[in-house]
Amino acid sequence: VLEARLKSILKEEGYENPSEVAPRVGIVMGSDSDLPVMKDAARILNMFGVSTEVRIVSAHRTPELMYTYASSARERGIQVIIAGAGGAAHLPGMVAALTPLPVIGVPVRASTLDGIDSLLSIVQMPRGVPVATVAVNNATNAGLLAVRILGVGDADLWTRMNQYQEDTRDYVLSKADKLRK
Ligand code: RP5
Repeated sequence: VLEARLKSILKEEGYENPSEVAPRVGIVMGSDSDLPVMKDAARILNMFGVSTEVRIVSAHRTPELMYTYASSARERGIQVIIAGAGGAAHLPGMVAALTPLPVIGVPVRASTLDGIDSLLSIVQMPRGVPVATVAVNNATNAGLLAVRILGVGDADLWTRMNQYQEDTRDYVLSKADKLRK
């Protein structure tokens, strides 16, 4: 049921997994309530043509699934994991403890504390188990960072990221131009 709901939300938002090929990026989140935030990572990766999989995996509610997911990710072809969670957000850190893959953490703003709880839970990893933490609710940057990591060994993605940066610059300059007129 959850998978079906996930698929329909992603479809509604214009996100579709670009291919049937093995996913290179795994996007996991603690709850389907994180999806409105986490879909931004999927959208970015889709835009860059990177194959992804999206899964609900909770550190607290499905610890066995989290273990299996993280420890088998590399052998399934995953190269980067994006993990989002809110509240006592252990998922990104636990995933990073279970695999040598790079893990990007997205602090999701839960109903209280404005996301500070999620942010601190993810960013304050102890020495030895790194999680690259983006800003609260900023799954877009998580997607972009995943593309940059993959781009180091992928000439096509490298070129696309360069183009993205040029487009961003041109967009900002054109807005500045309009303001001047
Ligand atoms: C976390 O608890 C999830 O990542 C979510 O952000 C938060 C609330 O989950 P729900 O109660 O909405 O399922 O594990």
